[in-house]
Amino acid sequence: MKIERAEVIVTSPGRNFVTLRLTTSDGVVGLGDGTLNGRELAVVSYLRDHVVPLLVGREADTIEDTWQYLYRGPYWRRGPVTMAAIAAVDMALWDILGKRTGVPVYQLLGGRSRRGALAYGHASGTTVEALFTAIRNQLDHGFRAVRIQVGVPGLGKVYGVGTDQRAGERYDYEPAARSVVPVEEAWDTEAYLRHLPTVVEAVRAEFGEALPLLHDAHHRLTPNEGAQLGRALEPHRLFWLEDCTPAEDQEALRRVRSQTTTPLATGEVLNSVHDYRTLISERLIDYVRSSATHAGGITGLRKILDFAAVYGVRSGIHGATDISPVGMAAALHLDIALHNFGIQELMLHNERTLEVFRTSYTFVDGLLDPGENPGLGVELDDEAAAAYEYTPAYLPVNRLLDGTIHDW
Ligand code: KDG
Ligand code: MG
Repeated sequence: MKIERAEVIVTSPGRNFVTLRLTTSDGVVGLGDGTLNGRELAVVSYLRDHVVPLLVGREADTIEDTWQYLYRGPYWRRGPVTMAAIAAVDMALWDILGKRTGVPVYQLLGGRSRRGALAYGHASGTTVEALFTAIRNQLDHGFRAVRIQVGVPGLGKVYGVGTDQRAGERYDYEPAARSVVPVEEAWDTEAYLRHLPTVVEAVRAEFGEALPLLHDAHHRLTPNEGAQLGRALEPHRLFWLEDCTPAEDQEALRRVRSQTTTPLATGEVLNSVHDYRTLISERLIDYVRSSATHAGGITGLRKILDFAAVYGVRSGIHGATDISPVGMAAALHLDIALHNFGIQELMLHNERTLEVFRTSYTFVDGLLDPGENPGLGVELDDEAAAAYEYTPAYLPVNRLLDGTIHDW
């Protein structure tokens, strides 16, 4: 069956999402997520101007061939814009194949390997007390694993730390501010390194040894600082320390790895198996953080995770709110099917987003499940989508106290 129509839909129900909708000549519709936070329109142009004209008239069920055609064909390979555009096409084709064969995509990936996918939620606070409240809220919401981020004394707003919650409130933090230029935040690594281990210790004392705790350093440390932090956190047994050093520098994690047994995760900004060669083959990480949305879809991410499986490295798929419900569904089908699943990030989408994207995945007792609907299991409501126009929004920029632009 051939692809007859390809439409790029931009909607902004609280944040911007880029969705590709493919329709076959027999009327089957597939959706794909190509959202690239803060650079959404670059993917829109890549898709509309350079990909859509190639798709119309192609066979819908040649998924691997279409992936290779879009990856190898244009000469310019990899990069977040290209790989998000390929992801959108790839997910839509898996969605179509699932609908045409009448099965959820995970069945096409080899079937169910587990009852559900353990998810971790976000908890943050400007103070330790506020963090405790946020953790309790997430536990009450059903999470069985929690990422903890905390304010640093002497600094203002810190990325990853939302407004302090009251007891019972739902976590609703959107770090991409709606504005034509990014806001700027100040950063002090020494203050962070002094503070964080005391906070993790306090969390362990309050919530016990068994709760899986995760932390994200957002690429801000040097290899030696990463090693120091990993060692300092070792007694508190983190589930993982994420992105301690800038992810594109694969060798940086050699130093960290040789100095600490704290498990390491990286990769939400990586988009190809080649970005992981050293990280995986030298076993420098424990978890792969790429999303299906930024790493060439189900096909692209599966290539990375199959390579990881050879080295005993597991998945920890990126699931922040800038992954649309379509991208989240794609992740969940992989989570359920692949043997080397580790954990799945889940930042819950707001109600407006769930009006636009009607999902069938579930979150029960801390476990996510993609559901049994054929395909990916997500439908797009055109009318709801049209009500939310694209609005520029950016993640913050990070500067050291002397004004130097810093990694993050
Ligand atoms: O677009 C970037 C965000 O999704 C990212 O900064 C969130 O680090 C993040 C995480 O681990 O979810
Ligand atoms: Mg992260």
